[in-house]
Amino acid sequence: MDLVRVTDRLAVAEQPKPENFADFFKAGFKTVVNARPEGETEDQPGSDAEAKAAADAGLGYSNVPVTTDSITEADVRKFQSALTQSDGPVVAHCKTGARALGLYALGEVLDGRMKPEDVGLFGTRHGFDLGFVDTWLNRHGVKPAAGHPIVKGFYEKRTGSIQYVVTDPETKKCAIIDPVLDFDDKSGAVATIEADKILDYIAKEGFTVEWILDTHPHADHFSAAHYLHEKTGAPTGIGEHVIDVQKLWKGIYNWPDLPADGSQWDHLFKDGETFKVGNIPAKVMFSPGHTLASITYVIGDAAFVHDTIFMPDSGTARADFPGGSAKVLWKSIQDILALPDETRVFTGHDYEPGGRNALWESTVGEQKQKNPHLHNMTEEEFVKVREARDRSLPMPNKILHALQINIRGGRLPEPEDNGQRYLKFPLNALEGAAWD
Ligand SMILES: N[C@@H](CCC(=O)N[C@@H](CS)C(=O)NCC(=O)O)C(=O)O
Ligand SMILES: [Fe+2]
Repeated sequence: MDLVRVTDRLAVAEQPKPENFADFFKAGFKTVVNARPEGETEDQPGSDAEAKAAADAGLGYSNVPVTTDSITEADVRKFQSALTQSDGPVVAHCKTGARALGLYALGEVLDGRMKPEDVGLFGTRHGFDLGFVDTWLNRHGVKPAAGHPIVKGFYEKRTGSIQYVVTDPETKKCAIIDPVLDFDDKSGAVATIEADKILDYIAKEGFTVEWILDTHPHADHFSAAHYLHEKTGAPTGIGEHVIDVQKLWKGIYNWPDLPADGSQWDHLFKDGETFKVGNIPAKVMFSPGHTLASITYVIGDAAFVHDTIFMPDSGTARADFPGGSAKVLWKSIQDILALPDETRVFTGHDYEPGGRNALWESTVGEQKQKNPHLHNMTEEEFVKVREARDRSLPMPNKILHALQINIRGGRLPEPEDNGQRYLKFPLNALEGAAWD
């Protein structure tokens, strides 16, 4: 079982088995802290069994049962005192380790040793999403410093996409970025599970939606922009070069009547255009290469780079879709890397390499140091690496389904006279068939 070292005195872990406790003792740990309420899962040993296993192994034991939604300050203090009262290092666990790490981070923020805006990166560096800690802090009036939006990532597992809600804590105004409309290509079913999760979060936190933004017309999933616009009335936006993507795909779908003028969105952003989310200044950077229309939104200290750079262990986005170019992507990435090193970078996809948890937050500095597609690379080498990898990638499962929705701002095709909506598929329009 994996232990994640946090400090000299703390490691966090997923649910251990009672027989692991002797190993903890051998490794020098003195106490086990269990952050789980009883009966969460069937395979959970339970607090009595853990207390007994700890006593048998010569370890202290403490139970601080919490769920991400119901943590109190008393829980945080109880967790802290379990740490300080231990004779030595502590193993703290919950189901995955995230709640244990979150309890620690909350204590650090409340005591002024960690800044609220650093919690996300702290979580990522230990392999966990600590979005619930940001939510807790916001609910308890602990705000990040001016210019640091609260960023909540919603991971959509089916396509490995991250959807964001970016909020100005002062005004509670937010932007939604790259929301996903659920689509099951096997059955043809469409649903709003992900978008409704986002709406629930926004309602619970008392936020107001100011913008519904897409970074580009996605090739792997449907955009929920139109659905969310209908639900909230907030304006939709995308980069102005979406018109070039519309022109390209209107040919592929043979849709002569499609207005290729971007009129499907409320606003088309230009390169360098500025706007605001609440009081936080935001700026658009044109970032083509993955698509002709891709843009990066820089909102305060947070850059939403979508399909340019992935997490530092995951390289970069592909550049072989119609209108894509590895050379152009390289240039776009250089512009992103020219942002200050401490800029938080939020990526649009994570494919959980090596089975790790999904992660999406890094910094410009980390990307320059650790991303193998960027560190010590020349443009020529990058283009070679990118194009070689692209030759090995099959087209996304839903590219032909998704583009016809996404070049219409996330609108489904109009129903036919029987009330049924249909998709249209060009045959032999794309290269990149994966026959083997
Ligand atoms: N298996 C995924 C692949 C999706 C895919 O191609 N993702 C794009 C972004 S839209 C990418 O850049 N992938 C790079 C990679 O997989 O290395 C699917 O079918 O949806
Ligand atoms: Fe994409």
